[in-house]
Amino acid sequence: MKFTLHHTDPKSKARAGEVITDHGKIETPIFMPVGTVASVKGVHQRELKEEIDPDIILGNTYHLYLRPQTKIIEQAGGLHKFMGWDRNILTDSGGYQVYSLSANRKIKEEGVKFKSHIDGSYHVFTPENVMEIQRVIGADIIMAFDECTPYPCDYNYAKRSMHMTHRWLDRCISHLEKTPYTYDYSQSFFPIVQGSTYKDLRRQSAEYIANAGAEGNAIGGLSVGEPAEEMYAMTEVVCEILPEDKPRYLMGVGTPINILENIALGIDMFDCVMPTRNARNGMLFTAHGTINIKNKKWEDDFSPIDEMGITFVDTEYSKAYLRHLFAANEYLGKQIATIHNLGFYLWLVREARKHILAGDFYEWKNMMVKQMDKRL
Ligand code: PRF
Repeated sequence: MKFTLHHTDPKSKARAGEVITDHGKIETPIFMPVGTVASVKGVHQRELKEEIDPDIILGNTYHLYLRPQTKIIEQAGGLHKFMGWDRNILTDSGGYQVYSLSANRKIKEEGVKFKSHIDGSYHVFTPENVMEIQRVIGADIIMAFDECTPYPCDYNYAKRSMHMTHRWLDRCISHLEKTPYTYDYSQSFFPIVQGSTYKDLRRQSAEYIANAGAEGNAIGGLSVGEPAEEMYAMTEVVCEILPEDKPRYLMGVGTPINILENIALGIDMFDCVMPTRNARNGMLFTAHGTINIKNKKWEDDFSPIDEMGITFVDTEYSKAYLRHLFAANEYLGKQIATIHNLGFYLWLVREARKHILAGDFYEWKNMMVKQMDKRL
């Protein structure tokens, strides 16, 4: 993997760059649509490529391991072939899903024993087997196995957990060294900073992670219920320490405003279920604020879904039509809303990139943050 920085904003820490892997380029800052179970919910791969055009999408080790199961993905020749996606893929390690989805999980030094949310069967994730699973799934970027602490989190728990995440990182790295790539392309490994909402722990973790000398670095444990200001404070201290010449990935963030504020602090990569999940509930993100399309006020509004939107659904269909689809509980409503929201998120990060390159990112960001902070 090769990362090139093209420009850094003079008034903030925002960066525009480019990552190149064996599956092509990723222009940063980037938002990665979430395709948890080898599907970006509701969007066909061709539509995703032609309308939304992301350079990279995300998959989840936890889900794919449980269903369809790793061996099926191996038989298919890896996740790219299995799902018909020839661009970049990143897989999360399960270090978050194990805590958020499975019941009865038991965290020990060795690893995590958890109960499947699908059939109640028991499984164990260790740093070693999670690296093996990710080798076989075959994403271009694979993540360290970590513990994502909840919010709020007691200082002593956060500290102990962070040290365990660091020991797990060492185990991930030594196991990867012994495990060759499964397919004929390379994989890059990103470790994850933890440390809850404590600046001293975040600094300590960022130093440990930076020392691992990985090709890119991630920040976990944020956007778990803490106030946005606390999230930004943590991103700021961590970005001061993480190397400048490697991409920085903020996991599971966030709203359009969170994304712009974190770009300003030096983050290059994001993922979040928000554009897709909220779309399925009728919430649309736009440059002028959010819309609840189920609201009666849109019943006879025949204006386009989003006049400024980049996807065909934005101008092809009206708000009244989309509201009707939601009222009638038609699949198509969720599909259209998902295409709109993903199109908006990708437009937003591309605009951010343009403004970083043009040198007026800071002013543009402040204007957008104000403009988007509304309910229409
Ligand atoms: N760890 C991992 N994945 C994640 C997170 C984390 O802390 C988060 C936190 N917002 C989202 N996804 N492995």
